[in-house]
Amino acid sequence: MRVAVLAGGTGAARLACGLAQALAPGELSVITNTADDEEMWGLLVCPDTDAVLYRLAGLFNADAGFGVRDESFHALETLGLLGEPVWFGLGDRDLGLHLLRASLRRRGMTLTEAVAEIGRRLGLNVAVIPMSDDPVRTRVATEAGELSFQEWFVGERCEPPVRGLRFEGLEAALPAPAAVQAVRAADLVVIGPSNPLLSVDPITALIGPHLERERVIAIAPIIGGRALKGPTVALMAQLGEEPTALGVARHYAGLASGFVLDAADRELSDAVARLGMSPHVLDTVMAGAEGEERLAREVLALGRG
Ligand code: FO1
Repeated sequence: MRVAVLAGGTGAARLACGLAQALAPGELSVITNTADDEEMWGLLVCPDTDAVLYRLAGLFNADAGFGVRDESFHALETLGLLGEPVWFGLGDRDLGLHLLRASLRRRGMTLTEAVAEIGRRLGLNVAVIPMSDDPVRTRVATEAGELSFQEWFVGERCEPPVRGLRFEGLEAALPAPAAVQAVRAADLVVIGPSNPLLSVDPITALIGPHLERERVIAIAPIIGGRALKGPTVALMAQLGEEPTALGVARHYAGLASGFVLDAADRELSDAVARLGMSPHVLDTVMAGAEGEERLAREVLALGRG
């Protein structure tokens, strides 16, 4: 069964790992959000893409929630010594990947090709595909002015209330051809439990026209009114969207025919059905690698149904 998962942030990256365990080699494609990406010291940092690469390769730093395990920050210390801003924790082991990706791109590879090459060298049998080869950058409008995504998320720890989001470069950007091919060939497309406004909207803005609603299932990133990780609830509230699983279903109603709610939100099933979506109630909290595979298998069973 060919599956494509749209991924940004922790929840979707973890589900992607579960799907990789539940599917045969070559059956899974992960389309990653690149709007969080940021050029730093001439290196393109791709947090959502790299979190998927590192998790699938077993290199991820689960304690930090980003980057590579057993990390050190000596290069960053030198940059700080030389007067550079060091609020973004770019680690030494992570830098190794950035140096290779910069080199591959300097040799003429697209971002898709460079990420595919890195996936190959990591021994992955999952296609990790950035949503676009063109630059798309989230800009966060706050009362203190407009911030880059990383300035807001890391630099300001998501504290400045958000007045608006825009995705610079989106109008001119094209979806990565490999991403279009993956969603068109997929028997099932899964919108992962990600932040709908920050992580999923940029992806679906590009590949949405290539999605067939009947083959799309979305998973709520909010459980009982709370997000397990990240600024989803506060952000949706600040931008006038209902910060509940139902609000997320409403956000995806045009894109997905199925919507997975956590058991804690079972009472929202009828309201989801009234949106014209098929509600499915699962335990969406993934406890460890076993939980990732369990949820993946349950979502695949829905897709086969
Ligand atoms: N997140 C943080 O909260 N603090 C950091 O210092 C940090 C560094 C970092 C370095 C590389 C990378 O790929 C991700 C990093 N992240 C850090 C996470 C990143 O900001 C977020 O994962 C995404 O942009 C939002 O999902």
